[in-house]
This record gives sequence, C-alpha cells and structure tokens, in this order.
Amino acid sequence: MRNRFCTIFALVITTAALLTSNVLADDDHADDSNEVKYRHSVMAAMSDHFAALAMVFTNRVDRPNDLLVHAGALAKTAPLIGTLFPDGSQGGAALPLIWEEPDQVAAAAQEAADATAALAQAAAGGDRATITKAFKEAGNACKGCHERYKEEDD
Ligand code: ASC
Repeated sequence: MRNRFCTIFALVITTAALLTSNVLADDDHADDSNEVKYRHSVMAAMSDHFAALAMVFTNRVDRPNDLLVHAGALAKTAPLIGTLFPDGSQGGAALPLIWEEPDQVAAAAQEAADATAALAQAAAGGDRATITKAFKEAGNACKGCHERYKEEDD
C-alpha cells in the first residue's frame, strides 16, 4: 500500500515537473511569476479549445461529437478569467490598464463567461445558425477584451 502510494506520488511529481519545464521551455516569459504563467496557460487553453471547436464546426475534421467537448471546456474555463488578474500579477501580455479599471475588466470577463455559456448551450442545441452566432459573439468577447487590455502580438 505504502509502495503504491509512493509510486503514484512519484508519477505525479514527475508529470508536474515535466509539464512545468515544458511551459518554461515554450514560453517567452520564463521569468514571469507563477500567476502570470498560470494566466497564460488558462488563456492558451481557451484559445486552443476555440481553435479546435472551429475545426470541428467547419468540418475540417469529422468529429461532430467533439463540438460539445470544446464548447463545454470554454464555458467551464471562462469564469476563471475574472480571477486571473490579482493585484501583484502585473506582467506578461497584460497591460497595466487592467489594474486601473477593475470594474470594467470584471464586466468584460463576465461577458466572456456569458458568451461561452451561450455557445455551450447552442452547441447542445445543435442548430448551426445559432452556433455560428454564438461562436461569433464569443470570439468578439475575447477580441474586445484583448484589444483594450492585451499587449499586441509581435
Ligand atoms: C482565440 C484567441 C483569441 C481570440 C480572438 C477571437 O482563440 O487566441 O485571442 O480567440 O482571436 O477573435
């Protein structure tokens, strides 16, 4: 029993170390704080689900059942956005303006949460026009916030 616990513990630690080193190796921001890295990881996860959902929806892959997976992941993750900018976590691609207008940021984060919830609901309903509209609105919620609060990509 004790041995098995040790094995599992070792696996968890090794996996965590591997993943962390992967993030560090990949990242332009190796010196960033863990809060900044975490913010980046969560945002990148959403970006990837958004991209995967688009591939499914436009039939670039024949995986109709995956639509719900990605829409659900977005709807589950987006409520974190409002928590990703605690005091002291300045840095990364986040512009300082975020910490100067927290109410506006909270409203924008809520908008993203609402838009992804609507997208998940649309995906569950299965109507293409409704999904298209919800997809665009979710994209606009991401984009609107990034335009005001995110450093431009190079
Ligand atoms: C993404 C991503 C963004 C937004 C934005 C939506 O998947 O990485 O920054 O969606 O492009 O318009």
